[in-house]
This record gives sequence, structure tokens and C-alpha cells, in this order.
Amino acid sequence: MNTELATSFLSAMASVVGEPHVLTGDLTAGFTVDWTGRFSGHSPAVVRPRDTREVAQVLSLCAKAGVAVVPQGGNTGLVGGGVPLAGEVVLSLSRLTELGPVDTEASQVTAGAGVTLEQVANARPDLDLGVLIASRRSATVGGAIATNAGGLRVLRYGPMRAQLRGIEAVLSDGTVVSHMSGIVKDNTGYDYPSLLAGSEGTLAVITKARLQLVARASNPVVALIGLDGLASAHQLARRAIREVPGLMSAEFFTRTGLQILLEHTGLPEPFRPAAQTYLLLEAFGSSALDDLAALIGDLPCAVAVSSADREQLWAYRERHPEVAGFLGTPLKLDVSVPASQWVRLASDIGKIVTDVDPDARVITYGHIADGNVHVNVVPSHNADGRHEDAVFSFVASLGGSISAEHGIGALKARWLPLARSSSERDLFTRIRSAFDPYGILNPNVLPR
Ligand code: 2HG
Ligand code: ZN
Repeated sequence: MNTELATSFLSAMASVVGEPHVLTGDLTAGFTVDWTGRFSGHSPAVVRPRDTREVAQVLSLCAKAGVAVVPQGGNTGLVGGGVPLAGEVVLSLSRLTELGPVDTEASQVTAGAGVTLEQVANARPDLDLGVLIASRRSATVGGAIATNAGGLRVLRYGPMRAQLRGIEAVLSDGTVVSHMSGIVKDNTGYDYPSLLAGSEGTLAVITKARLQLVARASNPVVALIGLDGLASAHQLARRAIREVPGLMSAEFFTRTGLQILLEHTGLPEPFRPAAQTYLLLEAFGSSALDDLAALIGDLPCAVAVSSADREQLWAYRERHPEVAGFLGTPLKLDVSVPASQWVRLASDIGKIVTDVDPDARVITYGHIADGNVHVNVVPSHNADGRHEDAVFSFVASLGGSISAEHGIGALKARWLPLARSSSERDLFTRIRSAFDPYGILNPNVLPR
């Protein structure tokens, strides 16, 4: 954009959202870099509309000027999908914070794109949001839907897409589409809310969603169990799925990650003796404590019933995303494989990475029941694609997915052909053109 064009474009933006909500220069800093520090770019402006009408006006101005836009929620993404890597305008949805009253008949609520997941979860004491992620205090409804966030309870409630009962969104030409009736049985044509879930801001800008809530878990119990290796953890998790009816979470981490976490945070050792692999299970219901006790037998463990104790045990798992960051700028790869391949993936992935970078540090943890391993790599020097290449090729050879829950973003765009055929990618392109004929929505995310 030349200077003259930029000035008139910015004043047009200001006339829509008000001058204080068009941020330029140093004020854009917090919006142009992701929280890991791996992805950073620059932006001529961060525009902060306050409602759907303003979003529509901003988008039609951008479409007319041919200005690319990166929609941004809480900026908690991990694949470079929410930051302006090529000088795009940042469309921040953080002011769309309206949270409607809970519809208690349907256990549903309508939330603006900028409402945090924690605010939705706390909308009523007897209800909860099925999706629970560590970044819930900053991650927002719009971003969580756009990335189809998964998290710690997918095995019971599914990812964000499964909570969706309606959506309102704006297309790149400013058209508002809205289907918010909340009806569960509704076969009146294409399920575009579902398509927008996981579209990573490439199809439309989500402004509002109607979300299904779940009953808040009664009598939750958390158990952290020490095991002699990944195979035993996998076996016990499979048994938990069959034998613990109230199971909500089955998470794992290893001694390597735990050791670094303890050293950098001052958290105490959870129990002795120290183990190679840790399995964290959470279950609810009147029989949860007995069911877990029967499963665990005499394995070393810590069990928590009170809210404070449960939180303390969860911290060992929920703080794992910080671990690689204590050592350097991490590369966060989230992959999943069929259950039958999980032990192979989790056991071999460290060597797969160190074969291409012997001094790289590798920390693994994740959602064991979903076959999902978070491979956090701290490269020994500049990441040049070889770590991703090694991990994703191995995962593809096991019949797995190169993105279990974080999306393709900019990080994985090059490797999408490992996961999707050319006919599928052609279809993606045609869908994308139908929603965004101007080609301005998140152009660096998912290959065009
Ligand atoms: C988690 O499961 C998140 O904690 C973040 O998906 C994973 O930071 C990561 O790699
Ligand atoms: Zn995760």
C-alpha cells in the first residue's frame, strides 16, 4: 500500500470503528507476534470493531482496497495462523464480548467472538463448556471455533465443532450469514457452521456463536499415576476408557518434561518414586473414586478430590506447554495417529527428531485417549523445516494426522500434501473462493 492509499484507508477504518480502535506503529506490537515468539510479522493497522455491523463494514473496505486481513481472537494459536506474517491488517475480535443469558431449556448460550472460553464455562454454576483448554482465560470463542480447538476433554465431549449449535459470520464482501436457532435437528441444507469450525479464518470472520453447554461434572476426581513407560500408560488409558464410565480426561507426560517443569517453576515432585511416564485421569460421578482406585491398584499415584488439590495435580499437565519455552523458542507440532500406532509414535518421535538435529530438545505430552502427541521441539539452531519434515513424514507413514488440534496455519502449510490429496486440496480452493472471492482472508494460512 502506498502512503497516500494507506492514509485514506486508515481514515476510512477510523470512520467505522473510531480512531482509538485503529492501532498503528508500536501499538500493534502485541498483535503481531504469537505467544511462543516463533511467529512474528508486522501490520499497517490493528482494527478493533465492536460489533458485527462494524466487522462487515471493515471487511468490505478491505475487499474494495484489496487489503489482506488476519482475524485474531485471544492470539493463543500455535501455528502462526493468527498473526500478520505478510503485512496483513489484523482484525481483532476482542471487543465482541457480549455473552447472552443461558437458555436453560436447551442448555445453550450465545457468545460474541471475543468472549473467553472461561467466561462461557462460568456462565452458570450448574453448567460447563465441554471444551477445556489450558489457555481458556485468553482463548476466545471465535478463535476456538476457527481452529476447532480440542483440549483436555475431547474424549468425552468432542472438540469445539461438537459444541456448535449456530453461528454468525461475515464474508469478505461484508455479507452477514447467521444461523442461530440452536435447534439440534435441522437438515435444511449445508452445515456451514460446521465448515467454519477449523477453517482458520480463511472462509469468513466468526462474530457470534450459539454453544451447547454440558452438565457440570459432579464429584470429579483426578488421579496422577506413575508408570514404567509409554506402552504401560497406553494400556492403562485404554482400560480406563472401558472401565471408568465417568472418564473425562486421559493425559500423559514424561519424566523429561516433568523434570524441566520442576526445575523452572519450583513445583514439588508430585510423588515418589519418580516415574518414567505419567498418566493423568479425571473422572466424575458417585463411583469415580472407586472406579479409579480399582483401575490403579498398587501403582504409585496421587489422587485429588478437592478443587484445590485437583488444580494442583492438573498443573503438572497444564503447564507442560511452557516447558519447551524455558529452553528456547519452541516449535510446536501436534500430531495424532490411530490407537494401534500410538506407542510407536510416542516412543520413536524423539529419535526421529534427533536424527535430523542431534542437539535438539524434544518434549512430548498430550491427549493419550485421542492418539494425540504434542511434540515440542527446541531446535539447536534456526528451524529450517527439517524437524517438521521428519516428524510429519513419520506421522504420515503411520497413517496419522499432521494436525490433531492446532490447525495447519502457516507452520504446516508446506506439508498439507502429506495429509490431503490433490483432489481434496482442489476442493478446498473452490470452497475458499466461494466464501472469499476477494482472496483477502488469512492468505498465508492453508495453501491457496
Ligand atoms: C495442550 O494440550 C495444548 O496443552 C498446547 O494443545 C500444546 O503447546 C502445545 O504444544
Ligand atoms: Zn493439546
